[in-house]
Amino acid sequence: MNDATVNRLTLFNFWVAFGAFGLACFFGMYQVLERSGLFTFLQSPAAYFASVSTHGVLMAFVLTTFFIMGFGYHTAARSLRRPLWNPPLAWAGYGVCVVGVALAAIPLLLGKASVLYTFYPPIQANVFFYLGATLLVVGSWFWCVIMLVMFAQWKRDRPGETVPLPMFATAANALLWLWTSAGVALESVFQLLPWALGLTDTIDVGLARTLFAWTLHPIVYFWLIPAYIALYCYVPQAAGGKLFSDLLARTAFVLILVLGLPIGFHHLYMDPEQGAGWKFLHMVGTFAVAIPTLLTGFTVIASLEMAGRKRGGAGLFGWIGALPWKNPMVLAAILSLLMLVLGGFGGIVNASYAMNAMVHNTAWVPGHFHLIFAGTVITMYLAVAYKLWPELCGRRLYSVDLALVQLWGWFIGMVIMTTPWHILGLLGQPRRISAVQYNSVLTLSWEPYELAMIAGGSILLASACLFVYLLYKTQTAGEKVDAREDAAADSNHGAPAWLNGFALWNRLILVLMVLSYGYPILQFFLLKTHSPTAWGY
Ligand code: HAS
Ligand code: CU
Repeated sequence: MNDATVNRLTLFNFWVAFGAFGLACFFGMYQVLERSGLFTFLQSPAAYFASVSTHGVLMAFVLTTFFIMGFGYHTAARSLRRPLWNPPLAWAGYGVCVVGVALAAIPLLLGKASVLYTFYPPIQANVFFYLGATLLVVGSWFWCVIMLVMFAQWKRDRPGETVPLPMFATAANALLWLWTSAGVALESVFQLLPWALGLTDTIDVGLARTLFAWTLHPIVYFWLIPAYIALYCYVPQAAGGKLFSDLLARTAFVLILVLGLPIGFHHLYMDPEQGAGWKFLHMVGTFAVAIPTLLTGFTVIASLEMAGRKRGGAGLFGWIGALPWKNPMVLAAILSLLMLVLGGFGGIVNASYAMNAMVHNTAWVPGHFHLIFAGTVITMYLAVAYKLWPELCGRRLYSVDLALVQLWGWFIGMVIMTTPWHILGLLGQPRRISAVQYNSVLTLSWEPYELAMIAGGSILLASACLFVYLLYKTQTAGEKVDAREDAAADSNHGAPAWLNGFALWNRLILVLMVLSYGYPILQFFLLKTHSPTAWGY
């Protein structure tokens, strides 16, 4: 009974996630066409910015949040082997999130919330957009509570035992999200909503950007952790081996949680409202947070190497060829790691305070995050869907071959689309621009790259449609099987207490957050600089 509830909950969350994903790809396609300037009838800055805002919100907030919730419910029930705690609360959270998305969608589609997914003031959206976004966050907190309660109950019932790795990481993500979302929640409740409602007529954009930065960096790790769960807990088995080290994996999740939070100012290097010393401090933390990703690369590749050798691969690289490339989970991991090399390299360039001046607000930045988020992270979400759909629907995956074609397509399309963005950024193209109407030597030099973007975008759209089609066909026409599998990667290792709970880490996060955000936020109330003028006057 409870099993069926969990499956239904996961499936309902996943359909919203992947429905949003499919839709957002159409907006993306329109954007590359519009920007190329080739199709004059498509050119409209108003339509472009409505589209890019909707695309960003759907991909970054709707796809991710619903996927993470669905995956979390499944992981908790399966890996802890206990019923879901409080299903009505889970459905209520789902409902709040869906209402939030619907509320935000109306102004977005009407062009009344063309504020991009970062909604930085002083550009203002219709109040329903802020309300909808806030409800999406509030609904996701229900999920966090359920994950943490299940984590705590399991530990209470089994003192001294080690929490299975997938649930340890899921609980870390729930905690991370509670800490992370506090920044944007404060911005929304105390600044954006009163301003959009007309209760206040000024807004302190420096404070708003600081609070958003609090959320903006760790939110990317909220998206990343489920991908890492798949890399650690599904990929080694799928490749025919086992995880190289459970303790290294736990260490990586703890480091992401602790180091990912206090470093948001690397999004504000070029902003005037924070001092250079604070930015420098956040830069040091940003370099430190690359360590858990390096640990992850090492551990996952070591696991793959062990699997490849077990399958008969010899020599320095022979194990790579011996891996089961025709297994969607393994193929996804390989492609995902390849994109992480360049996407991570771009991140390190961004993070370097001085070099950030070269790439900030250029097309390089969307190049970076499409490669690492839409590439590395989403590829793993797709692989998880291929793995779980049969289990959720009791039907065999409609076509493994098509799934492989789809994953290759997503990889090839992403590389074709993001390489030009990196180059365009270095050529000085600003990010977030619609078609340029003028012909200078500079803008003419952008043109060949704009064409490559259309090619990349088309492959991506085709791949996304194939993905949604495969899920649909699996659910409706897949051969019926009993595909229930037990939890992946149960770990029997005796992890030390500090890698089996979060009490210590929570305290450390509190100290780090006070150190890195305390004064930078207080200064807005302590320093009497100038009184802001009302926007629009
Ligand atoms: Fe980022 C901007 C720095 C990771 C997402 N980032 C963004 C934005 C997004 C985003 C969405 O410091 C735009 C925000 C906006 O709209 O304004 N980012 C970093 C750094 C990392 C990083 C240092 N970002 C991510 C991840 C994301 C993401 C993950 C999404 C999920 N990012 C920045 C900065 C900015 C920024 C600045 C602001 C830019 C600006 O000016 O606006 C690091 O975590 C990256 C660490 C990764 C590595 C790579 C290691 C490679 C490995 C692979 C090994 C594989 C091999 C191949 C060898 C160091 C582990 C194996 C092959 C086989 C065949 C098996
Ligand atoms: Cu960041």
